[in-house]
Amino acid sequence: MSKEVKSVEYGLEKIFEGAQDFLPLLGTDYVEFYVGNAKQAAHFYKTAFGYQSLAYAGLETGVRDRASYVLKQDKIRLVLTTPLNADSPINDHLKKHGDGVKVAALWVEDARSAFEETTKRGARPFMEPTVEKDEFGEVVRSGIYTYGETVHIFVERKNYTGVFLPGYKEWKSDYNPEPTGLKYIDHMVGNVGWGEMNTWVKWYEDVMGFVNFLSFDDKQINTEYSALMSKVMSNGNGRIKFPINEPAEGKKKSQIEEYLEFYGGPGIQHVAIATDDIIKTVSQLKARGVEFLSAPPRAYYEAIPERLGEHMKMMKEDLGEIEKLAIMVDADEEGYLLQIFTKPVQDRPTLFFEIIQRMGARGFGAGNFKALFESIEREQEKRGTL
Ligand code: TYF
Ligand code: FE
Repeated sequence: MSKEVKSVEYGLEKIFEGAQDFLPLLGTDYVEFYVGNAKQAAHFYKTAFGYQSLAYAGLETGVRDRASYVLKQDKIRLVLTTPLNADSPINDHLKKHGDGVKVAALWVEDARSAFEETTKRGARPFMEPTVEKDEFGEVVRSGIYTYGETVHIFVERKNYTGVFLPGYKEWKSDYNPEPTGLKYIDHMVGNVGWGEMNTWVKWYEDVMGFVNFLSFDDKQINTEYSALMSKVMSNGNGRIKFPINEPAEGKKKSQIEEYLEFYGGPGIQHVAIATDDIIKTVSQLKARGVEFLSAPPRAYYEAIPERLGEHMKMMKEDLGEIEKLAIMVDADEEGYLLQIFTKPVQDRPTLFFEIIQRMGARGFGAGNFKALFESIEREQEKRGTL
């Protein structure tokens, strides 16, 4: 763990010294999923995860080629989009990747400058700066490709007062399940191909002005377990974090390789969502049918007090309850964190979610990697992909 702590400190120094201001980011704006059936996906995210209906665009609002449902929970906005006819290019995306994340949208002060600054540094354009207007004001959006067919859209909201974006109408529903305590997106992780991680690390450095905040190499994260390497890229204020994984050679087939095979290339592997009461959130999610990876063995929980050391004194959560819910705990110099991972949320073994509660720790749970990867491997075993 000391290695990891060192790189945390190193990463932060670099953030303060090397922060670039050519792309000031205010936060995550929304995450858009391309799905086979947006109406049913919206129902799933409302029922199972406790998202609230926010906005809608489709035939009823004059949009002819797609339907999009926008959901909200605290700071998180999800958009679920499906094509309405055979000509839509969204079909090609679905055919290749299945359901998954198409857009990680970032809230910016200036979408025109974000586009210019990133494309001049080598980003491939996805959407030229476009002004969208309605009676609630004006929004400017632009977009660039990142790994695979995934894109970042820059959203400049000016003083827009509509529910989401021009073109969407408010979606009022009579069906409003209780929220589950999900607060904001902590990080979004991408899987890229063999030997491509450093290319994308450099891309986030050069094109987006990000810094490499933390690194996990294959020796650190395993030998026996399906191997991978991971580097966490962060913007200057540390609010936006995009870890990048690549497969590594191991005794078993890497979980990253399984993803790449079923997603048909690079893409977003998991979206980590923060809560400030993981026991309540996970109890709720389980009661609503969200499936999580199986629990680490008893020995994992027995070792927690030792692993947490001095942080154990600060821990408010009941260890018995944590074990009952199969939540994992890790600590670094600054504090501890609690985390748990869902199974893939569609039939392809691709996208999943992480629920995370940070109690001071800024790491990613490196101390849990062994237990986590063994749980993932138990699923791979069942799928015959190990
Ligand atoms: O984001 C992270 O780094 C942690 C751990 O395939 C992790 O959530 C890393 C790789 C992976 C699954 C989880
Ligand atoms: Fe994560």
